[in-house]
Amino acid sequence: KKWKQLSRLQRSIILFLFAFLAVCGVISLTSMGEPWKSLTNKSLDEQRTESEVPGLKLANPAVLPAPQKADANIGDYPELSPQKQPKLPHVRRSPSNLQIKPPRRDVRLKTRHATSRVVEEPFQADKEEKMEKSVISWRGAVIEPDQNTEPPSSKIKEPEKPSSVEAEGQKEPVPINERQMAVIEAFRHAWKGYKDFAWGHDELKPLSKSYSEWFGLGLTLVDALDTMWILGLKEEFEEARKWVASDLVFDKNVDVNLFESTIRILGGLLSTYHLSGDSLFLEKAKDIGNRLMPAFKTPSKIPYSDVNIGRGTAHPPRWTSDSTVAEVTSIQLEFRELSRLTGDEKFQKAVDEVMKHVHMLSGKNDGLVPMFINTNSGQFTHLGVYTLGARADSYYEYLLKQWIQGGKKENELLEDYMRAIEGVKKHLLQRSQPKKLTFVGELAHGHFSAKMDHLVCFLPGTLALGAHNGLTTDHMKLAEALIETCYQMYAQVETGLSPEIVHFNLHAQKGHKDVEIKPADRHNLLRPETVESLFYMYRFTGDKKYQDWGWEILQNFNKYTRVPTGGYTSINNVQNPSNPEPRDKMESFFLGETLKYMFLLFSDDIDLINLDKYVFNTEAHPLPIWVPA
Ligand code: DMJ
Repeated sequence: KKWKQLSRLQRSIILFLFAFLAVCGVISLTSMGEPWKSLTNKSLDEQRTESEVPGLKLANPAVLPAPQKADANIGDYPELSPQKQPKLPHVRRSPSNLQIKPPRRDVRLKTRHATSRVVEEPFQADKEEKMEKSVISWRGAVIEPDQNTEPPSSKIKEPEKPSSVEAEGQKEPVPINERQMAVIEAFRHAWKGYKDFAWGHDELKPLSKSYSEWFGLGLTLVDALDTMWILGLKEEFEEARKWVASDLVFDKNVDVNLFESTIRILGGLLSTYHLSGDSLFLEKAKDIGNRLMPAFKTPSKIPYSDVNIGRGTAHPPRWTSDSTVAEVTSIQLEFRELSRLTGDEKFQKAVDEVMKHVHMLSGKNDGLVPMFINTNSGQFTHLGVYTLGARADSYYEYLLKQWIQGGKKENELLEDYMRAIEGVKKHLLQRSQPKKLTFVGELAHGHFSAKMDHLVCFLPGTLALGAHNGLTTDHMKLAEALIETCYQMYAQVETGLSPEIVHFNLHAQKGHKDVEIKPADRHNLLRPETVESLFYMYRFTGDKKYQDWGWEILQNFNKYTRVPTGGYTSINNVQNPSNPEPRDKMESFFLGETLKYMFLLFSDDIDLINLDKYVFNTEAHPLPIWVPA
C-alpha cells in the first residue's frame, strides 16, 4: 500500500539506491580474491590432515614425493620388450647427486624401467641444512660432513604429495640381457605353478599341486608384486593387481606375525605403490598398517609377535612373553615410510620408541644383541648368546638402513651399527681351514661356535652398502671376504646349493673341506641372502665374478629345485644331487627376493632401483630414501 502511495520520483530514487548497494556488495566480495578461493580449493584430504595432526612438522622433509594418488593407471605400465636385442649395456657407477621423483604417466610410456626420475633443485631447507655441517667419526669411520645433522623429530606434518617439479634427464632404456631373460623365464615358471595351483593363497606346494596357508593373505602374490614390476611382467602384474583390488581383504579373524606381515605385505604394498604410483596399494598398506598397531600395546611398548588383524588384539606366542629381537627391530623402515606417506605420526612413533629403548638397553656385548626381549619388562632375555643369524640378523641390517632412509642423520642408529660391526670383528670372526675363509660364527656364554646360518649372508651386502654410504673402507674389505665365504657355502656342496647352516673347519684335516654340514641342516629353502649380497657387491665394484657366481646359483636352482609342472621347491638334501628330496614348498621370498636380486645382479643399469635413491627392506622391497644422496 505504502509503495503505491509513493510518487514515481520517490520510487525511482529507492530503486536506484538498492541497485547501487548491490553493485558495491559484488565488488567487495570479488576483491577478497585468492584467500577465499584457495580455502575452498583445498582438498578434503589436506583439510582433514591439518585438523587431525595440528602443527606437526617433519624436521627433515622428504625430498622424494610420494607417487600420484589419483589417476593411477596400470595401462601405463612400461612395455616389456625382451626380444629387442643387445646394445652393449654401459656401466655407470658414480653415485648421483640428484633427487628422485616418481614416474610420470607420459614418461613411463617411454621407458621400460621407470622406477625413478631426477629433478634438479634440492629443497631450500635441504640447502640450508647443508651449510651447517660438522664431521663425526666412529672408530675409523669418517662420515662425510653433509651426513651429520640434528636427529630428526618424530613429528610428521603432512602426507607426501607429488612434486610439481618437471622430470629431467630421461635416459635410454637399457636392454635386457640373456641372463636377465633367464630370470624372467624362471619367474614365469614359478608364477605358472602359483597361478595354476595356489592362486590367492599364501604358498605354492608345487609337487602336490596345491597350496599352504599361513596368514591367508595371498602372501606369495603380494610379495611378488614389485618383482613383476621390476622384471617388466605387465600381464602378470595386471592380473595380480586385480586380485589385490577385489580379494585382498584384511578384515579377517586371523593371527598374523607382526614382523613377517610387515616385511612381506606392508613392505610389498608400499614399494609397489612407489613403483607403480597406483593408490590402490597405498590404501591397502594403510589398512594393514592400522590393523597391526595393536601389537604395540604392551607394558613395555616392545611389540607382541602376533596380531589378530580382524579383532584388533595382539599377544605373544603361547609359550613365552618374549619377542624376538630381530623381529621387533626390523619393522621400522616400513612403519616410518607409512607415516611419511600418510602424515600420521603414530606408525613412526611406535617403531622409533622400540629403537630408542633397545639403544639404551644393557645386556649387549660390544654392540651385539641377545636374541630375545621381554614384552613386559622390556629387558633382553636369554643373555649371553650372540649370532648374526636367525633371531638377530636384521636388527643389524635395519640399523644401517634406517640411518640411510632418514638421510644419514640419526646418529644413534649409526653408532649402534658401527659398534655392532666392531663386536662382530672382536667376537665372531674366524678363518676356516684349509681355504682360510673368513666367516661369522656364534658366541654362547663365552664359547665360540664355528656355526654360520645361510641367513648371515645378508651381511656382506649390508657392509658394502655402508661403505658405499661413506663408512670405513674396512667394511668393504670385510664384505669382499665374507661374500667369497658365502659363495663357497654353495660351491663346496654337491648340488652347488647352500645348506641352511654350515659349520666351518677350524683345523686342517686331510680330505676335509672348509664347510661341514650336519644332517639336520642340509635343507635349502630357496633363500635370497647370498644372491642379495652378490647384487650389492656387483653394483658397487663392477666385478663380473659376482655375476658369474649368481649365474651358477641360478642354474643350480633350475637343476635341483625346479618342478616341471610349474614352481620351484625347497629341498631337504643339498648333498645328494641324485635325490635332493623336494620338500614341496615354494616360499614367498623366492619370488619376492631371490629372483628379484638375481635380475638386478645381472643388470648393468644402476638406475634400475638406484641405491642412492632406494633402500631395500629385509624382504627386498625397495623404499625411497627420504633425502637421497
Ligand atoms: C625373508 O623373509 C627375509 O629376508 C628375512 O629377513 C629373513 N628370512 C627370509 C629369507 O631368508
